[in-house]
Amino acid sequence: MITLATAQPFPYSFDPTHTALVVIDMQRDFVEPGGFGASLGNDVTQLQAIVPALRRLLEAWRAAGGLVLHTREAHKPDLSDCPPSKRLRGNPSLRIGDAGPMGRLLVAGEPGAEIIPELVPWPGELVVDKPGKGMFYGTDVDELLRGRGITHLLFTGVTTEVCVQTSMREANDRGYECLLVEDGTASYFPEFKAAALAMLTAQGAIVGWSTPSSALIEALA
Ligand code: C5J
Repeated sequence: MITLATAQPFPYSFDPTHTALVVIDMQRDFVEPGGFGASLGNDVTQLQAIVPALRRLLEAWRAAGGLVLHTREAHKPDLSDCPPSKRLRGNPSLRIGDAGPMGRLLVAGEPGAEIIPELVPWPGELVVDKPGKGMFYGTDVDELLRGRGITHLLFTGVTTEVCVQTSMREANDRGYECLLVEDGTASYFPEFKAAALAMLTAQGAIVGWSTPSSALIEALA
């Protein structure tokens, strides 16, 4: 059992054999120029900034033998799992399913849907395509995790206030003990990241805990 004594808002304990590191949507469509995130007018360098810390954490977690779950926000090529409300929302330069520099936006199998090279999944790690913002909607994530005896989840990835926060809230409702890695997650809007961190950990960890990756890596050494 490992205890992170400095976690917020109070110490967080987990057994690595019953814990998964969750890496949400670190795919080219959000992190690189020319993808879905950029099509919405966002500055993708905000997300690129977390890659070195996230890579160090991933290496430490793998060295400790921990389970990794990677998610990708990606739709079927016929877009049958993309509701019109999602595809038609707003006024982006390209819509989901349109062809961009990295292939069709947010479509499974296209280059933009792939995890960035720095964090590429290892054989044996779980990789799940999800049609929604939360990782449980329209996926078999709950069965995959419960089938492996997972009770605790360490969240990383992008974007903090959209897919990471939604997934962490869904996980909390399903009884998982959740922790968010502060420098392992990013938003296109730093103020939204700060607000999400505050909301999730407030009221006695109403959704979960948070920690810097350094504390986690030190505890795993
Ligand atoms: C968004 C995500 N922001 N992965 N997706 O549309 O957070």
